[in-house]
Amino acid sequence: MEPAVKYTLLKKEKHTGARLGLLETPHGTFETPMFMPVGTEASVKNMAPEDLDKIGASIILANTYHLWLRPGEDIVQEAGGLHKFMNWDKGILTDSGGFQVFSLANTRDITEAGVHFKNHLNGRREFLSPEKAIKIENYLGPDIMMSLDECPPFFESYDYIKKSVARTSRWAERGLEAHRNPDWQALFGIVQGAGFEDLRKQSAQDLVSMDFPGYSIGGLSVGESKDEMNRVLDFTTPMLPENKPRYLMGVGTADSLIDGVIRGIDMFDCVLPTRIARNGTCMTSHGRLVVKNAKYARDFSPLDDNCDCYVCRNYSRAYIRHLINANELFGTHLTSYHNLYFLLNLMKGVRQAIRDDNLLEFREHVFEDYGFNQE
Ligand code: PRF
Ligand code: ZN
Repeated sequence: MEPAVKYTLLKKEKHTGARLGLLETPHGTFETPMFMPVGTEASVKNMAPEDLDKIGASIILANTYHLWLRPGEDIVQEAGGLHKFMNWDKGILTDSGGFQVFSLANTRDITEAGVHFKNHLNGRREFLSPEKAIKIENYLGPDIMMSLDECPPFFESYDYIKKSVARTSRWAERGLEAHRNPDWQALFGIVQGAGFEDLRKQSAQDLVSMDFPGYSIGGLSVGESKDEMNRVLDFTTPMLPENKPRYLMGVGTADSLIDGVIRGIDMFDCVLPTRIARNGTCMTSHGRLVVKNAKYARDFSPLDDNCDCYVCRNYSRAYIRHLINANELFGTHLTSYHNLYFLLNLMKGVRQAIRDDNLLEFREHVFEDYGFNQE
């Protein structure tokens, strides 16, 4: 049986080994490295699918945890699946709910069977198992789905992480067993192991032996330093097969995207661009710009003089600042649009730099312009 998602490695950058690839999914073929906007509730906040299309988004994320609790995966299935429900016909990836249980639910109790927790919407007791996560994802119908994993704090003890990694491997195996649609939905395994090289190795080996069509790297960008994250990526990506996509979960600053690609990552997602947009913070080639600041009251220049997005071609800092201060919803639409464009365009530049074998120069250029200190 052909897997639902197929990765083709097109080229490796000469000096870094960064990968240019193609990801074939049931909803289109997309170039990697790529950034995936987050649409937790089956909507990328402040963005219509048509906008996402215009800025060149190829895959977006949705969350099993949220859609299971509301409106319920049965309703999404009745609608014809997530793509139809939200009117998006390119790629969709769902996270398994593991991470959200750990970050959102009030009280939780992890057992071998799964995780018990209190629903953050109504306080009711809920239970999520690896099989149940897969069943929900089968109902939701994304192109790519995640195994249920545990994402422990980065600085937990070695003994704890060791047990946690073993359990995440057993959960991955159970998820694989429970998966009903491998011909049109690709299930990825998630490598954990915090900062311990031998535990990352164990995790990667366990998952690779199960032959997933793709591998995620979890447990990073959870409070550790950038150097620490890069150190872990330096030894983790080489543990993964070359012919499968690698997805670094929850990473979305300009510098970490570039540094991740240099270490062999193909896919990223993060709420950062849309989240900071909602309080008026913009990602620009010169670093972050807080457009609400008084100093922009009479600034009629675009958010970023190096950006050619629809927002930067048509609207000024002064206008966007005014909209956000007046709580006009169009204001956060404009900042969200620009921020997502900025990251998608950055990744386009990264892909070109891989083609041209000048990724390190590209990195220097971006970092220098960026001021480097603001992310
Ligand atoms: N596991 C899952 N989702 C995630 C993470 C993880 O470790 C992270 C960590 N940055 C973000 N999203 N399932
Ligand atoms: Zn712009």
